[in-house]
Amino acid sequence: MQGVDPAWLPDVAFRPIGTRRTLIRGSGPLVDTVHGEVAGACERFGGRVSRESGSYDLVLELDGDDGSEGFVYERGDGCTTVTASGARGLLYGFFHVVRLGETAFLDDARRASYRPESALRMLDHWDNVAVHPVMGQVERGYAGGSLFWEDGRARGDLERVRAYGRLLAACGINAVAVNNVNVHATEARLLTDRIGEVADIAGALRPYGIRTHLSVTFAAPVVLGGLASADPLDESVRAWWAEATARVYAAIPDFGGFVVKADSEGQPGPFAYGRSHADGANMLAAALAPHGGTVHWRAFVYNHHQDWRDRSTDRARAAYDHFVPLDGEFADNAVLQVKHGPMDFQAREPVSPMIGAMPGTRLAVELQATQEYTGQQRHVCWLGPMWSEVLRFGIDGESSVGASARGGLVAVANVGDDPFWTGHPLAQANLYTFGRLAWDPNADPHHVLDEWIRLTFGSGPGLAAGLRSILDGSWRTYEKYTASLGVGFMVQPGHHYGPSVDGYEYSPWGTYHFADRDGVGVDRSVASGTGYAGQYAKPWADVYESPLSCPDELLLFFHHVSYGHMLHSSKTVIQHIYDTHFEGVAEVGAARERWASLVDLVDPARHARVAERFEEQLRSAREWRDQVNSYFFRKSGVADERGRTIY
Ligand code: GCW
Repeated sequence: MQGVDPAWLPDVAFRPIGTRRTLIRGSGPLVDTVHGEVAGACERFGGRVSRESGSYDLVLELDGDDGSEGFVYERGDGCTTVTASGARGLLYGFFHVVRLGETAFLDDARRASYRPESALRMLDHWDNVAVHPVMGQVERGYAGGSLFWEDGRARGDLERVRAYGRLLAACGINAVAVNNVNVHATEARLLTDRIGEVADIAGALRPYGIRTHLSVTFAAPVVLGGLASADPLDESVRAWWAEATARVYAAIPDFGGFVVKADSEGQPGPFAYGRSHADGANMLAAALAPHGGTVHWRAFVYNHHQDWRDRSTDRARAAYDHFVPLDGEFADNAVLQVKHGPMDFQAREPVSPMIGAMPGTRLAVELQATQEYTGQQRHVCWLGPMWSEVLRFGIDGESSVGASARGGLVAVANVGDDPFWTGHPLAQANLYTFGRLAWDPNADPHHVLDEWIRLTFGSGPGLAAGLRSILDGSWRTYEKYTASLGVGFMVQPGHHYGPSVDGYEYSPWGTYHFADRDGVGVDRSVASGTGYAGQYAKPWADVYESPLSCPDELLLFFHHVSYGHMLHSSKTVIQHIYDTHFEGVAEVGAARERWASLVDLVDPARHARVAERFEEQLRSAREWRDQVNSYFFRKSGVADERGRTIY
């Protein structure tokens, strides 16, 4: 598409297919999509595509349509074959060949099956239709306006949405929620009289196997239907939802379902009627069930009117305390969508103890690709290693988070109408990595990064090595110069960019570090703190309970310790704070230099955009370093062992 960065699907990625002869077997809309892709590649590179037998280099065959998403790949006798028994499987098999590039036509390969670990791999867009006075068009969006909505309605030209769907399919994503979970007045109406606009978007995404979902307000029967109540057990309310949902399916037959943020940060919910969250979710599940839809019910429920003087309330405990007692009560087509950590997408958090604690409930795990707390797409912060750690975390020492997410994997999207899609061009790596990890949570994120680099930038060795060195450790670098040892927040309130150590210390949001002259951190132990550590299964409950066994990187999340407390790394807490902040800034400086050295290898517009962001990242990292170091030096009075400048 003109004027839009091709991201991981530049034309050259299609050369290996486009220079060869391809046979496509099977029929249906997704087969037509694959045919269109191959035909386009052949037009550009001189190859041939046909639907009739003959002699071919590549055979793409759909033999059935059982709705499955896997495919079988093999190569022998000079021919590469992809077979699938579901149409999406063929699409994913095709992109598998694209990813392999020339290798797909050179190396023999034994028959191997590929299929996604999870059936739902979804992006949630926090997009508003109308520009919100505080949050703008995309809540926590750092990539311009919305891809879907412009001037108060769905875009007339959905070419870009189609291109987006193509990029998503190429990394394995199969579902998109098109509006913010904070559903304001205009957006509420997408469910009813404005469903046609959602249908148009769904139409643009469908050719790439992507289902459309909608965020709805729990109060819809009141605010849209004129009913007196939204009580989930009230028959007229249930009937209203059943009818509204039927109309959605009349407009969008393959509609995915609803996403709901209820009783959370001011959104309406079942608590107002004395009902449980299972009652609320099940009502929507019942409305969706006849049509095969799913309700994604978010578990982000906590008290955001806390009193900082009250040491007994702990926001980290909230989701578990609210939802675990409801295990087994949720309908089969209700999915409980839980953030990966107990707080809110900090650069470092433990895994939410809810995951694994609800065996009778389908859980989806929510990650945040949009970099709200990780540099807002002005900083390079590749989240692959963080997500991989989360997904591979063994909740009871054994079964992993990835395997427990039976309801799917979801990420809050990081894209917008920016020409580079993601504001910071290197943030595209996060989107791509999410898709690939959602497909295979056990994939090595570093391989995924290499794959992204190769597809996006080609395989020139200098460039690839440079990009790898910039991105690979960028999350840990970010962690170093921001809040230490898992304590989190310390951001400026409201927009959440840049340092403010005490920004949330006396706020109602429940996000504290409790630093005083002697020490820092939150005591969440069972023995003397909020008891949060006890929400974990063994061995983690024991590991986290004691500062002696708690991993360094989470120490201040679980414990309040003195500045002189010795870490496993053999540094004191205070020295760790100083050292990591100096190192973090130095690492950003080095990455910026490395990027500058790649100037002749990268397209000028892309190079300039990243270079400009590096200036801001370095400025901001220094600001973080100096504020955090000065703060803790002033509190503790402990000098830096190495005598560096602290203000
Ligand atoms: O952390 C908060 C964000 C809100 C967001 C909320 C959520 C959509 O700051 O902007 O609201 O999380 O996940 O619902």
